[in-house]
Order: sequence, then C-alpha cells, then structure tokens
Amino acid sequence: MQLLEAELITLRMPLVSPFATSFGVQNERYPLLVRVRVVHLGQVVTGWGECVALRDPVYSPEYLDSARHVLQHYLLPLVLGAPEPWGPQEVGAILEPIVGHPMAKAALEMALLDAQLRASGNSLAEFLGVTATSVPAGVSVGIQASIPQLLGVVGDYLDQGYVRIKLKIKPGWDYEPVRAVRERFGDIPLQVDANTAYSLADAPTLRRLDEFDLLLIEQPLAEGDLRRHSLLAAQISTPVCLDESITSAASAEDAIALGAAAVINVKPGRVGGYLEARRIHDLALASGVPVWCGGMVETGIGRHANAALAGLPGFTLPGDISASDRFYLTDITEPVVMTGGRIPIWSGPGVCPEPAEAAIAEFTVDSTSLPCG
Ligand code: NPG
Repeated sequence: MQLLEAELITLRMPLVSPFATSFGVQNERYPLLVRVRVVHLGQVVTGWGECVALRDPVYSPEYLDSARHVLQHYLLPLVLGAPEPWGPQEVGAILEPIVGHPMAKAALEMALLDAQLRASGNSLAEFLGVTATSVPAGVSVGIQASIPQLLGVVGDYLDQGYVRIKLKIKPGWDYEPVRAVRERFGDIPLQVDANTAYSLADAPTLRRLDEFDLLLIEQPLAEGDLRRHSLLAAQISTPVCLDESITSAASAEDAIALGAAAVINVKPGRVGGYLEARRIHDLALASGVPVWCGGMVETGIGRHANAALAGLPGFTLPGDISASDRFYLTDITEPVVMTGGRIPIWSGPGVCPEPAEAAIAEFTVDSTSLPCG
C-alpha cells in the first residue's frame, strides 16, 4: 500500500441531549476523522478512520489536540517512511516507536484498513470473519437530574426496543437510581458504569448493589488499579468489568490473570484499533471471559464498524451499540438504525457506508491536509 495523501478533519457535532458521566457533561462531540488516499491493488482509494479521543483529557490521557498533533507530526510521517510493502496489518508495528497514543494509532489503522477493504470490495465483518448479520442494541444512560427524570429516560429507551440498559453512576448517584430502575422495570438486563469514580474504601457502598443482580459493574476504580480491582472483586458479587484499564491485549491478559476483570469492555479506539480489539476478543474467549463492545459516542464511521466487531462470537453480552439517533440528529454516514432491538452489521465495502461530504462539511471546524508525495 502507498499513502498518497492524508487529511485530519475535526468536526463539532451537537448531541441530541446532554450526556452526563462522572467525568463531566458532554453537550457536543468533537470527532477527529482521518481521511487517507492510498494506492492499493493498482487502484487509488479513499479510506476513513475516526479517532475517539474526547476534547479534554478527562476519560483518557489522550485528547483531541494531542491526537491530531501526534497523527500529523509522528504517526503519519512514520507510515510515509515505512519501506514497502506494507498494509494495515503492519501499521501497528510501524507505529510502535511512538509510545502510547492508542486512540490516534487506532484512527490511522482504521483509515488504512477501510481503504484496503474498499479496494478489495470486502466489508469489515468479512475481514474479521463475522458471520452474524446483526447485533443486540444496548444503550448507555447518563446521570440525570432526578430519579423521575431517569425513569422517564430509561422507559423511553425500553419503548424504543433497547435490550440492555447501562446506568452511569458516581458516588451519591448509585444505590437509589439503580433501585428505582429495578423497581419500575423489573428484571431487565441492567449494568452500571462508574468511570473510575470510586476507591477501594467504597467497597461497602458498592456491595449494596449486589442485591440488584446486575450484569456487571464497569470500571469502579482508577485505570491503574488492577490489583485493587481484584481485591474489590473478592468483596462484591456483581462481576467487575474493566474499560479504562484495558489499553492493549497485554493489559487484558494481566487483568484476567490477576482476577481483576470477570468481563471486558472492548473499545477498538481505546486499545489501538480493530486488530488489537480482535486479539483481546480471542484471548478473552480462550480464557472464558465474556466481552462486549463499548461505545465512545462515535459517528456512523465508528458506530457501523463497532457493530461488525461485536458480531464476533466472544461478544456474548450486548454492547453500547445504539442507533445514530441516540446521540445525533444528523449522522455523517447513512445512519445506524435499530430494528427489533438489533443493529444491522454493515455488509458493503469498507468499515461503513461512504461518509457524506456535505454532512462532513456542515460539521467541520478544522481540517489539515498533508500531501504525502
Ligand atoms: O453508546 O457510544 C455510546 C456511549 C457509551 O457510555 C458510553 N461511553 O465510559 O463507556 C463510557 C462512555 C464514554 C463515552 C467514554 C465517550 C468516553 C467517551
């Protein structure tokens, strides 16, 4: 593969409603798109990737400007200088000299993989060996202003057909909201996500959630707290799932070995790309650890691609794979639509339907072109 040109496009997209978590309230999303033009199989093709870094470093050390900077000044030059032949499968190794920055690396690998798939006419699902044609749709519910408001929001999502509800929690917004949802909606598949908001000293509070028979509690403690997660797991019966702590297949292997993760949330962006995501899936499957596909409020580019990944057999729990309209009035690809509680897997060439230039132009706030010739 030969890289001819790359463009880094920053969008600003309003959310249909504020999304509140323990790390802050998002009213808009700033997706960073990577568009590449490459020569592959004798054709000039365009590929798209989406970087999931947030505008600010509140969920991960990476953030919008750091991702754009490292892509422009380090990652793209490395790929440009790589001796041919290379393809998307080699990109992980090519980028290895740069420490960290998995979200930026994932976006570049995704764009190159998309280009390869468009040239060969294959879908991401075919590439991954996925035979499923749809996946169950779960939805993530932000922290609400009151319990009646929470019950209204959860009721709406259940009416729309979502098959699993995830509630964001934080100290002071945990036991009561979960109890209210269980009381009102009964035995629905329900899980909670703390986004690192607790410490091990909160084990007695978290143990109170045991009575609700939750599918899992996601990332209760800090990202680096693998050992403490295993200590917490010994004190509560709700299965502990890790998100922020898992940034690679190696960290997934460590978490499983330490008993820190009974379940793993796989987010391709967070772990450096779809290829590393598949490696985590494979090792978790071999270890008997269920995985599910997380979401990062992606546009249709990442949202369609995540649905394909979630079609792999080890993804036995419903993911945060919701329809485009959960977050966006207008998407930049053909929207992801839920029917009967399921999200169809994109079966055309590439990782997603061709993004619409007009929609991208509408939301673009910054764009940098890098001639690579
Ligand atoms: O459905 O795309 C989605 C969002 C699911 O809650 C969700 N994501 O902590 O997992 C999370 C959270 C998140 C969103 C984290 C954006 C970081 C950025």
